[in-house]
Amino acid sequence: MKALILIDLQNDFLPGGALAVSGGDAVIPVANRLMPGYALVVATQDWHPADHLSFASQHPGKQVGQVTTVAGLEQVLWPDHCVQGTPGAQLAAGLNLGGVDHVVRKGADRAIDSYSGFFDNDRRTATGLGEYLRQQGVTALDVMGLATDYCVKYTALDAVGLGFETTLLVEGTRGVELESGDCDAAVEEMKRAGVKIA
Ligand code: VGL
Ligand code: ZN
Repeated sequence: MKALILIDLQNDFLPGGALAVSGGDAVIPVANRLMPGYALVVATQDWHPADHLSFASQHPGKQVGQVTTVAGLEQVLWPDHCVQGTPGAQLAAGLNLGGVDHVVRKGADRAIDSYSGFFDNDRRTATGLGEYLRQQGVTALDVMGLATDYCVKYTALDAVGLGFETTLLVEGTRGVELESGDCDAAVEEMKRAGVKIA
């Protein structure tokens, strides 16, 4: 059985949001159109405490986009985004929530970011998504959402690593592109790892 995985379709990643992905709003109608074609639809939700250490605001003197070390891991610093309970953290206003069967929250640990929908960035803590999908009898995943070069990429790479037959739906995906070429590089990396590109 194949499931649709919607990555971080949240207000803060849409134009006008705290960590706006250019063209991010264009993928919401794509998600709404595709959802009815799947027996199971799962959405991930970036869900940070207000003092999350991926926020540049927690590192005096450091700027958004800089890379630092947090708890021994390399960490890109972001604007405050997807703070638990805020409107920016909510699933996108235009998303058909009735079509979403299950929501997985990630990034709640202050000291460890979680780009992937499956594991924290230290690879030690699972979100439960893998077990949930197995329990539901899922063997294949179509992945789309925001952002190509971060959460979509790491989720797709982990999906392949866990043995799911994984396809990236490019039409439903947009990236942050901190540096130009990041999205193309992310797609190449996914391809090399065995992700199908559709
Ligand atoms: C994301 C940066 C920080 C994403 C989440 O959804 O790709 N990127 N938090
Ligand atoms: Zn985040």
